[in-house]
Amino acid sequence: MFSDKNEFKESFLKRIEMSLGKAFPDSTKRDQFHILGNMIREHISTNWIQTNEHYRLNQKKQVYYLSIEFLLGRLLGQNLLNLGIYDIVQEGLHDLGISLHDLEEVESDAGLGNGGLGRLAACFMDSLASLDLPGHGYGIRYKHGLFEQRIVDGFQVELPEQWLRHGHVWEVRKPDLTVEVPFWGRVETIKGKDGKLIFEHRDAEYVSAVPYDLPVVGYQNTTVNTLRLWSAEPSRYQPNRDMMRYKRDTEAISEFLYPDDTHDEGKILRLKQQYFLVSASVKTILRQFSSRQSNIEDLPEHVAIHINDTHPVLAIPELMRILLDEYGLDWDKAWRVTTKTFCYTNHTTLSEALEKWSVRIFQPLLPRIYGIVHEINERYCQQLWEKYPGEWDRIKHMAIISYDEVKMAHLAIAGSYSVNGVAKLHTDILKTREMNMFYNFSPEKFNNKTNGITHRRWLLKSNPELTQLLVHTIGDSFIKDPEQLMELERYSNDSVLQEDMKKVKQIKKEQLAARILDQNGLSVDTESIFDVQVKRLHAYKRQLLNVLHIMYLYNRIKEDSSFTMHPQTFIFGAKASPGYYYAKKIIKLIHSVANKVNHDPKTKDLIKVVFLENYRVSLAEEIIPAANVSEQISTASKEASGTGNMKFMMNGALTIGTLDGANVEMAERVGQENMFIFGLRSEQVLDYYSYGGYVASEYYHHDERIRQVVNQLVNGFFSDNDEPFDLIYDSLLTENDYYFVLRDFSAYVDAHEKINATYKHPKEWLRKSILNIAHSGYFSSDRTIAEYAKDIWGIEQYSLIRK
Ligand code: 26V
Repeated sequence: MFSDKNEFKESFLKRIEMSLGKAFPDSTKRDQFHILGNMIREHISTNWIQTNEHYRLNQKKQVYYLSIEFLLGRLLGQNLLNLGIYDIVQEGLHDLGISLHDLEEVESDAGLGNGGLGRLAACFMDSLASLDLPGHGYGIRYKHGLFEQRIVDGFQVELPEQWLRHGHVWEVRKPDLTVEVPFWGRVETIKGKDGKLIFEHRDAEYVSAVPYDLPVVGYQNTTVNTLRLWSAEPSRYQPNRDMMRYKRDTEAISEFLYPDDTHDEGKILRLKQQYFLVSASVKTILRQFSSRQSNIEDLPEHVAIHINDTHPVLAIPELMRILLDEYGLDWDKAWRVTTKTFCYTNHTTLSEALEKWSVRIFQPLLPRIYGIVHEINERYCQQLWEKYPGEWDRIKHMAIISYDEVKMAHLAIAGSYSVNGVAKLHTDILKTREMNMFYNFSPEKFNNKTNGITHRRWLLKSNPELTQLLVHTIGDSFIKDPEQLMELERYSNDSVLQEDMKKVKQIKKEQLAARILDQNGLSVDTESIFDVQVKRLHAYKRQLLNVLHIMYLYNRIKEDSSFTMHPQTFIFGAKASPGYYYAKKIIKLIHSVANKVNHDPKTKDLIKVVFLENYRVSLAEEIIPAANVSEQISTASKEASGTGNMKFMMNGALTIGTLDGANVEMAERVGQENMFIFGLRSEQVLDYYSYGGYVASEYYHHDERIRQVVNQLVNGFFSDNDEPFDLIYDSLLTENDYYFVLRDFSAYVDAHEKINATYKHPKEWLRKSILNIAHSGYFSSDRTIAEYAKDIWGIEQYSLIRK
């Protein structure tokens, strides 16, 4: 559409005047952003239409990725980059006195996710399109994404997030493709002519699922895939007594993204969201299939449906329902088709995070679906009985419905041909522990797919300075094939590269320091070590260990005048789930510690603590490139994979971490000597859980450093705090420190001492940093997606050689 900046400028100026009815000098940044967004969307549309046509006409297999979360962040910059017109647009705007960066900042983050799971889905969409793979995403268009976090007096306050306030330039509403989704009502069985039972869902309340399509632009190819987000609206076909109530209840379905809270309220709504997503999606998938193919039993040759965690698992009984009730297949045939179509990824082994639904809630809301799940359970238990006659305990443990609850993970395993974990260690734990019985029953289903991240956002887009340096050093082949970053290995000792790396890091640190000054009013020393922990707040991620260590450093500096260290800036970003009281206390603690150390004349030049509020994708893009140290310190065995760890690695930060999740594979690749690994191994943690033997108070009594910091939680040390941190104190001592914070404390202190010592030798540090980048290519989501495509989905690249 525009091949040079002049063409772009001309078209941009024309659009401003035509669409806004304003002269260019009167246009606001928001005006300019919207005009630019619309131009780019139109620019994309030819390839979008052609990609869809291609998929429609072609007989090849397609994959549908169902996810309750897609944490996309901003799209303008990424789309320009993928289209290969970032520079043209930037220069054109510059000539007009506009900074592209400023326009990018106008865009709200599409924050339709809590953390890693949702961001992974977004990285996968980018990789599918960039690899020319026929992959379609289905999710929910929440009116409010994850809450906006404000910090008031050190406490987290949640505000409703408003990403749609000014509209979303990238979406296209498709009302013609609306799908109806039934809830409530009752099931009636009648005998058909041939004696078969026919199930009819009567008196249901229908909700319309209206699709909004987002283009997913591949990197410098012609593929534009689709992410379809469903919005819930009142149905035109619904006769209604109480219109106001019906409208309110309906719209509530796509109103809020659920933070992962453990509380009861809103449970029905959450189940409604799940069925809403899968019913609309599966119906659409079948409609598309039927327009191309005639034999429904061939579905698995043409379609794979991926279930991202258990949230979309009702897609399994939904497909069964359609095959049985609408296509008239018998049970065995329908089950065969279904179990060859679905694949499932598990993202956690934490038992409190495994979804279960009370039959009391499930059955009335989804009567036909419940009937089908019940039948699936009966038959599954029958099979189990045949293999394990008399083993009641085992069967009860593996049943899909037991103790009046529907176990979503069990349904996912029973109904899928593939079950995968997200890092080697995680998959091993699934196989040998958490899902061991299922693994023994159907070992062929289980496989590993180590997570990855898109280097296009997490390197090219967020760190153009580093990208440029890498291209200068090893050429640009890593851009298409990130594993080529390995070419850097030979330059790890190159002092010219080392110096340049240092300069790039310094630039990124200064940019972040400016942001910190702007947001927190705090000036930080850019010569200090930037030590970063950004991720959801959860006890198992052990932000507490980090904080206790900072308190220890504070004490050290205060008490030991001979103590020296390289200045260090500890940066945190984290949202706590609104109902998760303990996590909120940790946020308060971080602020209390910050208050203390940042203002004490004796410590303020050596340590600074920064909490950046409202952590989100766009903020991550600013923080990660500036990090020297990446904190990945979960209790071993608890973090399924982690993906932040990979983003930091790719940006040259060194990791301090436990051998947990994907850290294990990072260490395998880059070498343990190029990371700071510490603490209990997963086997040790799991053995403690099985056999006991850990007494937290012993560590408290025997280690003076621990005793001091733990006491400071409750002894009036934090004068700014009315209520002491009893809850945290009790979690450590009264509740015996479930996450082994005190157990790992000493090893963590040692690891930090090594960091400090290594940082004093810049050549050594930079060598390790370069090696980390060199080995990070494996953790590209392109590699992950290529593995899913080959091993699980059986899909192939389209060669879209078009003009
Ligand atoms: C959910 C909940 C909800 C109830 C309270 C406790 C709790 C704890 C954890 C979770 C996580 C649910 C699934 C999830 O987000 N898993 C994350 O998936 C990422 C992508 O695979 C992976 O990198 C992270 O390690 C994993 O935590």
